Amino acid sequence: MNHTVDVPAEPSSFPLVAGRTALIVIDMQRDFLLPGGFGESLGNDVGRLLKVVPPLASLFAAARAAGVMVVHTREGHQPDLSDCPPAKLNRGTPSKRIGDPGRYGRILIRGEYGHDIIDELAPIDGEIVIDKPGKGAFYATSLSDVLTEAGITQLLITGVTTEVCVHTTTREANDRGYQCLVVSDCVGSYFPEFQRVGLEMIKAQGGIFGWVADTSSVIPALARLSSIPA
Ligand code: TIU
Repeated sequence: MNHTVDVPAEPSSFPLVAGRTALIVIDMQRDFLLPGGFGESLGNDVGRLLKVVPPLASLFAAARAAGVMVVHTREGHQPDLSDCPPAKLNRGTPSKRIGDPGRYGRILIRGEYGHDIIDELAPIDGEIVIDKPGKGAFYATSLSDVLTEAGITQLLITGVTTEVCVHTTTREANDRGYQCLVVSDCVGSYFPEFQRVGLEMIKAQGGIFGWVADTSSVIPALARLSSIPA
């Protein structure tokens, strides 16, 4: 029986299970977050995403100290765009589409500077980075195999953006049987209304596809998890 620590959460407490919990960090990439980058070029206020960085850095420290597996994702495509369906490629503003030149290299193309994770939240040795072509982290990736292999059942979900890749990934994970806690101050949206409603939607109807709590609840619980002898 693995030790469990309950996190105060909505709509009910969330069980953090030692050895079965992973921290998922969605798409904290320069293209979405940096001033002058792709996200800002579309008229978005990247400050709304950057405010997630300090609490997320604190959560990283707590998760790593507790021995919780950390999995990072990056949204992006092959340089020849062979994994980008036309329905995705041909959307948006001409000249600011996937594969077009941007301030930090070709937009959302693997290997480009802008595609990579911001320096403040860079993965450390041993952490897994999942490259995903879609919004959900399970679609066309090895994430399911990675989590199954590690015996993971509980996910702490963080990153950007709340109503797009965080939601899609949480819904995919819930359908696959994972219990998902979305950490509210570690997810961000360019749109304040979507941030608020996006979090409401997860925990509505008795937690229709997940739980929600902020770092003031999650970090102390991780500290308690790390103090439990293996
Ligand atoms: N990572 C992620 O959410 N990708 C997006 O395209 N998000 C937007 O909000 N556009």
